[in-house]
Amino acid sequence: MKHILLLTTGGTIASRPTEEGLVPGLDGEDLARSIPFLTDSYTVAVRDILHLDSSNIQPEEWQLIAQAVYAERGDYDGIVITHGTDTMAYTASVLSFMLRGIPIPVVLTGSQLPIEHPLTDALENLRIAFAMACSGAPGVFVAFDRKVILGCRAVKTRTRDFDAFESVNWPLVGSVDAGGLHIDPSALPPRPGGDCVLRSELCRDVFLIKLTPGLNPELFDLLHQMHYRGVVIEAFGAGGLHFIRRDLISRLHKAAQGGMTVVVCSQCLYEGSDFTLYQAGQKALAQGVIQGYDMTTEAAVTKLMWVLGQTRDPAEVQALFARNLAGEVGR
Ligand code: ASN
Repeated sequence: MKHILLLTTGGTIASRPTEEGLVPGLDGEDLARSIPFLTDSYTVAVRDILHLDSSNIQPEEWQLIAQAVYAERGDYDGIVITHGTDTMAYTASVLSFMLRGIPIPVVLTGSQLPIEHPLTDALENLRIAFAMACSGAPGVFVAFDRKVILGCRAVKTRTRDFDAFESVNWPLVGSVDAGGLHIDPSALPPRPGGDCVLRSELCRDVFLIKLTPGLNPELFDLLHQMHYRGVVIEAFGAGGLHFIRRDLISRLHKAAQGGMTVVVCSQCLYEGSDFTLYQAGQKALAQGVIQGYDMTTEAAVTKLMWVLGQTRDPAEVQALFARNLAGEVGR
């Protein structure tokens, strides 16, 4: 039998109703007891690391989760992490960078309804997460609603439907039918050579701007005063920012001179950006901004936090951000 570690962090899957709404209250043993098939089919060890709604999972918790996975990686065939769905895509993305080259499957899952609810989706999600954890395919993944998604390509796109996650600009890693779990090897993350080294240092001073027509460029001055070191801009369409009347583009130059790294991507969910296409994009590129291409916002934000946590040298930041580290960019 495969040896799987179940790490729990809270989320709806482990929640119970209270007077203040759903609150994570169940621990890993409770989860494991609700799903006898797990203990019949796998040797399962349980470790509770957090009991949080994922709205409260922040960079400090990402580091804790990464450290736990790294410490246990040699003792198990795979690790399943139960986690709230709301920020699961951020956690999955950042773990992909922190644990680059992890030699086993690390699979995040959760549910839209608590595991104790009669109509819960938790059992189905745990089933596929455990199947993926046994697959031998290394990397960080999200398993949900009979799909396995590369961690740095997952986006939560629905608040209620059980089909809550999509794989954005990337094929599914895995799907299930009567033949079992099918894995698409071409959708797996790149394999860096050498041993996996935990790199959990992060810069928390990264801001995300969703561009709106006429956004006041003075926002960049405020961010500078607040010591933000990185900004991700979800720009318009394939790649454009306004420069008449309110000149965002000259502010980008000022931001870069002040030591701020700016990444530009698209606020369209699908198909990515190309800032070389239009004048309004090329002008931004000329100011030294970095293109996010087809990355999800979750991947762009966490990658920038991670890259700025590794180095302060602007040339190294550019070079590291440009690399495809975990399948988050390019195709
Ligand atoms: N608020 C919950 C969480 O992210 C949502 C869920 O897990 N379905 O923890």
